[in-house]
Amino acid sequence: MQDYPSLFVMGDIHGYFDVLVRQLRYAGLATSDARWTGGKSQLWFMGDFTDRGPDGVGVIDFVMRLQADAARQGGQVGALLGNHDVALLTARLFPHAPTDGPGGAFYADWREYGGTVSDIERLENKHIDWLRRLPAMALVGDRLLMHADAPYYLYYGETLEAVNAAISDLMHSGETDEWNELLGFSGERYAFDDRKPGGVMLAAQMLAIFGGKQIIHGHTPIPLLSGAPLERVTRAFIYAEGLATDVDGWICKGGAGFVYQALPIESNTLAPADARL
Ligand SMILES: [Mn+2]
Repeated sequence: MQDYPSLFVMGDIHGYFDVLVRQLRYAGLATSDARWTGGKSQLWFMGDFTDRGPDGVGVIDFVMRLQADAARQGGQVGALLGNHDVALLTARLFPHAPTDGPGGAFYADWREYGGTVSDIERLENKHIDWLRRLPAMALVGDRLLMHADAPYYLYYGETLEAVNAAISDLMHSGETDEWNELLGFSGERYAFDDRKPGGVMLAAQMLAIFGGKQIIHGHTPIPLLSGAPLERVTRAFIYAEGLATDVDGWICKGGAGFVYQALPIESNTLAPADARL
């Protein structure tokens, strides 16, 4: 247990800079000016930094600075690529390219998905480069981190390294049909939902393929999976017989947000508060 990496996870921020800073300060991981106070811990963000909320670029800037400061102090801040991060990139890089999305072109689609105009105006090359390099998946200790509770990762490869390489290639390409295809997958969710047949098995299969003993994901707001009212969502939701953990506190809908500490799995058993209502 001493050797277990101290892993903290935060779900979809969606431009709510104040919630991000408040929760990181509360968890003892950062100051309001993006200095790392987490020591040797690791903190991972599940992607979807922008859209819906007012200050997505402020969120990206803060995470970039925190990442640099944590590295200087022996800690680590990691971040995954979320579908809204992909949508923002398409709106900036190929605004008029046609899509089969709701707006018919990438910029119009991004606005439909909740894109914040001031974000795209403030998006600099350093932010674009940073977003393009984000991994789609990560394995930290025995936790498999992925943005979405969806199986489409398998479309891009059969190992974690292959998926990340394929999506990184795509993020650096001008193949707009392929960007459009990736965004098309973003509506997929509920893949590991244990209320439907096959949910637990799919979670187990993803772990068998990509590694780890438990999936941690964002993307799907916890109330939609757990049935809990939003005002009571103050912690992660562990489900699929313990094989999956949702950390999306629906901040963009007014959720208070939280930082989830992923303790060793054997001590992370289902508490009564995690049970479905
Ligand atoms: Mn998402």
